[in-house]
This record gives sequence, C-alpha cells and structure tokens, in this order.
Amino acid sequence: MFDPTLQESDPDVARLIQAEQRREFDTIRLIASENYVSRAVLEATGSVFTNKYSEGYAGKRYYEGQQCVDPLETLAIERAKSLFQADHANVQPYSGSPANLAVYFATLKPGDTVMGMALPSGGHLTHGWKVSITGAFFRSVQYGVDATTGLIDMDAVRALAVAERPKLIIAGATAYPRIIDFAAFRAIADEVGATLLVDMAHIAGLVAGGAHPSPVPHAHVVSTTTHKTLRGPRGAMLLCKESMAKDIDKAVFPGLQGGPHNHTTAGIAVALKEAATPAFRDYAHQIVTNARALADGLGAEGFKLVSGGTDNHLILMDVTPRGMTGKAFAQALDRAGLECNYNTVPNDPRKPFDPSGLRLGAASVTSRGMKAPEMARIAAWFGQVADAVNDPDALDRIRATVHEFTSAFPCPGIRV
Ligand code: DSN
Repeated sequence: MFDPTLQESDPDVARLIQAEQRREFDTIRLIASENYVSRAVLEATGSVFTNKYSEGYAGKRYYEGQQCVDPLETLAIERAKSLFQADHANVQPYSGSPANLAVYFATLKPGDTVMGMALPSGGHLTHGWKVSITGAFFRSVQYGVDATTGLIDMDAVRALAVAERPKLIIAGATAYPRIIDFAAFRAIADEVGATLLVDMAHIAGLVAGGAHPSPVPHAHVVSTTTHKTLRGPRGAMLLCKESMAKDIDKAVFPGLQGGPHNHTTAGIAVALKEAATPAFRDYAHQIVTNARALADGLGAEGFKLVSGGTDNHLILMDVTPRGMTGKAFAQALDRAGLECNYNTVPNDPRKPFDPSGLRLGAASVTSRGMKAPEMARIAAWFGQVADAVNDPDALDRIRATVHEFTSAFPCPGIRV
C-alpha cells in the first residue's frame, strides 16, 4: 500500500511537477538566484535520507542509526573544505537566512551593533534590514552604494564602522554586479575589532570555479546558500576559521536548528563533487562571459545598467528610461517566456513592490549551454518586449519564438 508511484498516488501533485518541468524547459530563466541542478543532485535530494533524524554532528548524535548519515555529512564537509580551502565547514543550515542568523548567534548578544549593506542598495534582509529579525533584535547600521557609480564606497564603509563600532560586519550582496573588496572589508573589521562575515551566496559557484576572488582567506566566517551559482539543492553552508568552528557548530545546533535535512546534505555533497571538476571551472567562467555579453546587449537596447556592467553573474538595470516600471516589464517578460525579478536600483525613488529596475542572472542559461550569441538574442527580445509591454498579442508572438529557441537547449535534470 505504500508503493504507488506519485502519478498513481497523487496525480494533482504529479501534474504540477510535470508542468513546472515544462515551464522551466520552455522559459529563459534569468533569476539571478536560481539555476538547474543536475539529475544526480535531484536524485540525491529525493532520497531516503529524508527519512532520518540525526540531531548533533558525526560521532555525537542524539539518535541511533547514523551508519550512513555520519559518512555522508563528513563527505559533504570534506568536499566543502577542499573546494573552498576552508579550515572548517558546517553543512547543516537549512538555508541562507538561518545560516546568517547562526553567525549572529555565535558572535553577538541581542542589542549589539551589526553593520551590513542596506537591502535597497543590494544587501539581504538578514544583513540587518529593519523588517528582519536581524534588524529588530540587533542595533543595525547600514551602508549603501555611491549614488553616481553604483559601487560600494569603502571610505564611507570605513567611516561608518569607525563611528558605530559594530561587532559584526557583513559583506556580500544579492544585487551587486561588481567584485567586492573582501580584503578592504577585513582591514576595516580588524581596525574596529569586528568579526567579518562574507555572505557569498550569489557568487559561490563563481568562487568555486575560480571565476571570482574568494572571500575565504579574508573573512572570519563565510555563509553561502548552495542552490544559486553553486548549482546544488536548496540549502546552505558556513565556512570558518578553526578558531570559530566550535562556536559556529554550537550556534547551528543546538542553538538554532533541530535535525539536519540529510537528503539536502546528500544533494550538497553531490553538487560539491560536480563543482570541483574542470567542467565546472569552464562553466563558472562562461557564466561571467555570458553576463557581460548580456549586459552589453541590454545596454545597446537602451537599458541603464547599474555600475555600467558586471563582473559576476548578475545584472541590475534601471528600466524607467524605456518608459515603464520594473514590475510592468517583469510581468510582460514573463508572458513572453523570459523570467526575471523586478528589483530596486540604488536610490530608487519608487517603492520595492513596483521599483525602477530588474535583476538578471546568467547562471541558468549557462547551465543550458548558451553562449554569447544566445545572450545577444535574449537582449534583443528584451528590447522587443519593452516595445510591446501593453500588447499581449505581441508578447504571445515573442513567447512562441522563445519556446522554439529554448527547445534546442537541454536543461540539466529535466527530461521533457
Ligand atoms: N532571495 C534570494 C535572492 O533572490 O537573491 C536571496 O536570499
């Protein structure tokens, strides 16, 4: 009675999974935090490890039956340490927000001062933004980007740190298209006696593949999700110096979480093995090449790129010069088969729910084997959609050509 297939047991959910597979295959996916995992990662994530509780760490668990979980978690840890050249790794955080919160728990008391990048400038909720627990339970001071260049002004960051003496400084972003000077952040942290956390969630795959400088030599702690450019399952990891290992582990469990999601750990282990291959190095470099090609094409279509371009996988652009808001454009693009998210741009005069910009990323299209000529084609579609924002028939015609185009590019993990 427990063995029917998903299709037999729950056709409603089976149908939605099939429809999502089709949607991901038919669409040009440009959300900067998303990707396609491999079939092997999907298989590991959908495994019987989801059945097992294992609160604690390898060799020190609160449940019996860890004959397979202990070596699995150890394998994931060793692969993470080797890939990122880290002293210590914890692979248990459920996702990026709990991973960051564990660092707060390990380094701060409620009310202590934390300094991170403001959300509207490209930071993350958990970098001390006011609506997040990190802004409510801690005293948060926030830096932004220069209004003209769109770049982090390290003199301004230093001045804020010296004035406010934060105990924790966070570098890293969710919508910043340029390389962050991790060494300069560390120098500032040392000057004011702060711990430096680098949240490398967006760029972890680029770092793994040598296409972006690593924060690991500079930061006391590095947090990352595993599902963005790193191309693993939805999860997270913390990497740190040996001196912080005990505090970080204690903060994750028992400080913040119960049992680790072992099926996710299995997927992370597989993704880390994939990320250590020469093919992944090529992939990481191709992401950056593609993002630059896409940025060039979009600039030529009249979109205003924040900071003038990109050094990583991500593009942030102001679309208001083309006479529309970010939300209206994102919705029109979605109808035309091009998926991205609307986003604030630095010093955005508009509200976050209908901002001036779009954020795009090149990781998913690169996972499908697309290269610079395809980026030029995608940029041209952006121009056509911008001309047809209020013309559903024209958007549907674009969608038909997009579908024909995507059918030539297989998706990792998806058989249609
Ligand atoms: N929500 C993620 C992103 O899209 O960047 C960050 O957590």
